[in-house]
Amino acid sequence: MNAVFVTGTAGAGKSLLTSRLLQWYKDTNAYPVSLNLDPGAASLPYEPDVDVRDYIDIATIMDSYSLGPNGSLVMASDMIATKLDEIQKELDELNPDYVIVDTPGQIELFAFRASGPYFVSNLRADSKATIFTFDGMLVSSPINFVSISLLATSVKLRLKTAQINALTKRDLIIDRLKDVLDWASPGAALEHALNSEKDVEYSLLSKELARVMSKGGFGQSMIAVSSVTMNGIVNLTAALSRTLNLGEEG
Ligand SMILES: Nc1nc2c(ncn2[C@@H]2O[C@H](COP(=O)(O)OP(=O)(O)O)[C@@H](O)[C@H]2O)c(=O)[nH]1
Ligand SMILES: [Mg+2]
Repeated sequence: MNAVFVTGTAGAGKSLLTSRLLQWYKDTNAYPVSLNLDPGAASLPYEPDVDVRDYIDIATIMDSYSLGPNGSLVMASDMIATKLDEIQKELDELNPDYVIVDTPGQIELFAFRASGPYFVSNLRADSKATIFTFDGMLVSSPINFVSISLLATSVKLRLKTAQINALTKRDLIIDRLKDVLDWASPGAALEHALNSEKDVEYSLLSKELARVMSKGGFGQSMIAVSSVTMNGIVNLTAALSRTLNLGEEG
C-alpha cells in the first residue's frame, strides 16, 4: 500500500483532487481507496472508503464538552491519532495499491498539532508521499507565492515525508499560469518578479526567504493541475510514482 496525503490550505482543492486521483488510478486498473481524515467535512465529492467521521463525531463533541464549532474541530483533530489502529485495520483489510488521504480543511489543525504528524509517521505503508496543493486562486502575486511556499515548507518540516507541490485550479488561472510556473522553477524568474514589487521591505524579505528555501532544496518543481479539465493529473501521478518508488529504494 502506497499512502498519498493531500494537504494544503482550506479550499485549495484537496477533496476534489482526491476524487480525481481515485478515478485516475481506477481507470489505470490499480486499486485505490480513499481515506477521509477531516472530521469536520460536511460533504465530499467522493464516497470515502474509510472515514474518520465513523469514529469522531463533531456534534457529539460539541454537546459533550460544551464546545463551539472551533473548539470541537480542534478537539476532533487532536483525536485523529487515537483512531489510527482502527483506521489501519480497515485499510489493511481493503489492502489497496494506493490510499489517497484527504486531510482536514484547516491545515494548521492537521500539520501543526501533534496528531497529524503522529498519524502520518505511524501509518504503516510501503511508501508515503505528501501532495501540497497551492491554491491557484491565491497565488496571485510573487509575494503570495513566497508566503504559500513557506507554508508548504513548514508542512514538509512537520510531516517529514517526500512532498510534491501541485498548483491547483489551473483552468481558472490560464492567463498567469506561465508566470507562476516560472516563479516555481530554478532560475532568476522569481527574484526578477520580486524586484518589481513596489514595497521594498516586503520585496527584500520575500527574496531572502525564496533564496533560503531554494538553497534548502524546497520546490524543485511544481505541477499545475485542474480537477475540472483533468489537465496535469497524468503529470502529477507520474511524479507520485517517481516519489513513491524513490521512497521504497531509500
Ligand atoms: N475550476 C476549478 N475549481 C476547483 C478545482 N479544484 C477545486 N475546485 C473548487 O474549489 C472549491 C474547493 O475545493 P475542495 O476540493 O473542497 O477544497 P479543499 O477544502 O481543499 O478540500 C470547490 O468549489 C471545488 O469545486 C479546479 O481544479 N478547478
Ligand atoms: Mg476538503
